Amino acid sequence: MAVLNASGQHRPTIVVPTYNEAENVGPMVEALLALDLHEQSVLIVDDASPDGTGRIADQLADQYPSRVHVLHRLGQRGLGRAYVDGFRWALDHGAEAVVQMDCDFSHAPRDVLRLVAPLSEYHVVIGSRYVEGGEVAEDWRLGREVLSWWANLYTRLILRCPVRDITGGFRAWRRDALEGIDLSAIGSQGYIFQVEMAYVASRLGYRMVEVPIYFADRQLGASKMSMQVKLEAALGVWRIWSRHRHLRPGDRASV
Ligand SMILES: Nc1nc2c(ncn2[C@@H]2O[C@H](COP(=O)(O)OP(=O)(O)OP(=O)(O)O)[C@@H](O)[C@H]2O)c(=O)[nH]1
Ligand SMILES: [Mg+2]
Repeated sequence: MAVLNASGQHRPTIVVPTYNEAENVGPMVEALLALDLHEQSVLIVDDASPDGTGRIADQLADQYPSRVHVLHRLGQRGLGRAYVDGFRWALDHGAEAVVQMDCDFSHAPRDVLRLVAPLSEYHVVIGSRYVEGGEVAEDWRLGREVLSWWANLYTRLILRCPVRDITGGFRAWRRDALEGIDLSAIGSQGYIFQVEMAYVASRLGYRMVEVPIYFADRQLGASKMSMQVKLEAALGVWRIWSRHRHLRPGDRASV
């Protein structure tokens, strides 16, 4: 069972990966610290952003010691690798729950409250665009909406996984759930990481729930989604299936 504090809440670390988010990182950290949560801390995982995001993050860490931390990753960048390092850091530093989210305000900071609320009952909470009440920005181009919907369906059919928003990146994990996952077996470099983690969590039999979210368009900064990333994702689903399909609840890593 997860450790709960006296008020019945988990002390969360919010892990935010960044690559060129200089305009967003400051407002995002401020918004997250302002939430009415139990002693939340924020971990920025920056992949040597050329636009100076890492320096701004360092200033925020100086301004809010013990509440804001920065992990500077050198070498090959990638969302999946950044998250694995960030999750390990959070566990090593005593997080009771871990929230993961984008830095570009596509994920609304206030929704973190709704994501952590079910953690006393569930191991994993998935912010979902594809359950009743979930939505994507109205100004999404039709092509993008179709691609996202298709990517989810394609992935779920191959993996036969019940998670409806399996590609989304707004989630809350209870400590014991992350501890039970062998993070060294998570191989995705990029965005497909989200699929791999959801699949592994469901194979391990964790209690999962989806809560509806509104996914806004990024207002500032540029997307890092490229054709190469999409291709990695399409082929990567098969790799994920073959790597993890034998997992059973008894395979949870022992702490
Ligand atoms: N550390 C790290 N963060 C990354 C990397 N690629 C993307 N990110 C961050 O991951 C989050 C999601 O990336 P986005 O570029 O917004 O991807 P997206 O939401 O699919 O695309 P848009 O809606 O077009 O922005 C953002 O906070 C990015 O800064 C990376 O290689 N390393
Ligand atoms: Mg985005």
